Amino acid sequence: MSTHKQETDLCWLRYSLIDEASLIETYRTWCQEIVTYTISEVFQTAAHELHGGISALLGVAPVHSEKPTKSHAILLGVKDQTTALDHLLDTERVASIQEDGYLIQSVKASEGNYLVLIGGSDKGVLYAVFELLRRLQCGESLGQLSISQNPSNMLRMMNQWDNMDGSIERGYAGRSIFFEDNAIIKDHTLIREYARLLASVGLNTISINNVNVHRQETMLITEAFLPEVAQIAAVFRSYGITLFLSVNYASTMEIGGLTTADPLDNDVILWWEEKAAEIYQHIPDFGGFLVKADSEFRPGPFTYGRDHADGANMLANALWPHGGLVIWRCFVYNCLQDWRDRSTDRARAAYDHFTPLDGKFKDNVILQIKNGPMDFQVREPVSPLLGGLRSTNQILELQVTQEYTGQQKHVCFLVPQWKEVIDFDTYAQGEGSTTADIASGALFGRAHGGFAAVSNIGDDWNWTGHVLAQANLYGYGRLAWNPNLTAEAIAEEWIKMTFSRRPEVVATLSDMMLRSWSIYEKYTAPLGVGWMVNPGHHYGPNVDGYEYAKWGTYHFADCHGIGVDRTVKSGTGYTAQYHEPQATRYESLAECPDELLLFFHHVPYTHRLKSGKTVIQHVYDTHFEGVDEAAGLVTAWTSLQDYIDERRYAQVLQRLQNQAEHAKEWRDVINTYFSRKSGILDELGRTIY
Ligand code: GCW
Repeated sequence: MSTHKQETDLCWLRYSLIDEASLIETYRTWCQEIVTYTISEVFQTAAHELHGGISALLGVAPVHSEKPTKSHAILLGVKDQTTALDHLLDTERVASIQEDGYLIQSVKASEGNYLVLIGGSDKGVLYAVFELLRRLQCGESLGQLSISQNPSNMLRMMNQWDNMDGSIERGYAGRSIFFEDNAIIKDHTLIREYARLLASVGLNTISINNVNVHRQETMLITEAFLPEVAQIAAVFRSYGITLFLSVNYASTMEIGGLTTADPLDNDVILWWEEKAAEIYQHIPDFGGFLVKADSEFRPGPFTYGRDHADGANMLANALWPHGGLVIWRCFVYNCLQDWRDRSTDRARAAYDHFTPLDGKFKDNVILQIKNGPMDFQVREPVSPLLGGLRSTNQILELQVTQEYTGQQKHVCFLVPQWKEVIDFDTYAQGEGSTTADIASGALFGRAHGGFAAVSNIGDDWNWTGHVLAQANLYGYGRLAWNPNLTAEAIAEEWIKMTFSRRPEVVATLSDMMLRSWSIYEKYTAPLGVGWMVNPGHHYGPNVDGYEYAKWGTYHFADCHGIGVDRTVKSGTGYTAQYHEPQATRYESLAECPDELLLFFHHVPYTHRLKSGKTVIQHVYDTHFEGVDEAAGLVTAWTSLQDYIDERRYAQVLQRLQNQAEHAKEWRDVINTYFSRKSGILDELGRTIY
């Protein structure tokens, strides 16, 4: 476990000294003094971050005062607690700030020139501070700042899949920063640094253990561990982040001495009520439980003939008196399917399980829904369950860890993929019913909503295995705060903060990143079909790896064609889970978008795509292109050598070189498989084995 702080990369919070002379001079003028108008723990964090950030960026430490004494000052306060500042600001704008929101306003007053940062709460001030520091890092001018922001999502959550033995399920960046040898790590240095990273992009909730809750993690909610869990909660609390735990649905049996976990059993109900009270004794602001039940061999209410509303509501009742939430995952499907059975369609499962329960969940239950109906593939349609529920709180689940997208050995900037998900029009309430508005709760006026995502960090010096994978963590947080940000804007600010503001760095690197998802898609599984990976670890090509498996993950390739018929007309009927006009669009072979064709339809290899190419030629062309483009990433990166520090330059270079090699493996396996299956030659006569 590497707790050498100096050696740990600070990602986008590097705060390198600004080297443009005129810029630094203006900034120094503006940032001479920090004036604070309130005290609380998070407020102090904010003031401390501001002080540290400015000192590092400008090479001069600002002074702290209780009222302005200089020509320029930064004033920090919480709405309704800063009457001294009222005359400087527009009262309507201040009134519009919500709890986590903030206002940043540059004000020229007779007494002096001020940058006023007002938060809706102390957390809002913290977010305002990170926003101001971001502006400085991006080299923006301060004289005319007028920013008012409220987050779109109330819950902006990170899910760790960390196990207490120190391993991380689907982790590609070292070991856990929370656990080792079945214990909680006592040195909180990395946890604190992580809390900073999360808060700096506006994230406000975290679950620290894997949703697959094994024996040891089941005991996190016992006296053996709660005191130490409370210490971790305290670290996060100082950054405005609320702690959740993943719990084992069968805890009553595993650790409670009961013989059942039936949600309607009185002893079970009582056990959880007492357990909740005990947890809140240790952690008064505990967030609640994250639950994976009846999924991939995890226990759940189905065992007792109960449904998921029964299960979730029982836990929600126990947490209710304490203000806690139950976040209940919808990743429920038959993982013991027979591949010969073509009538069962895994893609249908979440919708089929949960839409009949709409309206039956308590107000403090939130259903967590993966972005796609299958499982974080490089390309999937948006889950129809997002849009299928009107009277239930929902939270969108994304995967920052790159399980199926190159495992942080390949660069794959996922923000463009997430943007397609959150901008998708579900038509749940007519045109303009985006996933973003469903997740936030805005579309159906729900009390709770937001984004959750599986983290991609571990104890590697650079946090994410691949330095460029830091951008996914950054981008996730930024989108959870504001889903309207563009992928381009997120990439640009991340590059400026993490590497350099030099135009050649920004232009080259953002081009690399913005194309990286498409490049990855080109040399891997084509046209939305997914799953052509090695079973178990999911890295590298294996076309039939999941074809005869029990997981419900098939492509049905034969000598004539490929794809899954999910139409109502002749397939599994999955397309009917969408609202019109999306249902018709996916049902129709002519209208279905090319990139999702094989997700929805089984077609001959000679089927012509909208692009004009046949399916088989598309497979060949994209695989050759993908390899060329992966090689191009290496060339692009080497052009930046002079502008990037040796350590990060070398790390990225090595990963990109490996990626370029591995892309060839993908190309050759996929092309060879389909040329042998179809017997159709590449029109351009390139080498296929
Ligand atoms: O993506 C799959 C992963 C499992 C994971 C599961 C889930 C935590 O392969 O490792 O288990 O999804 O989301 O529950």
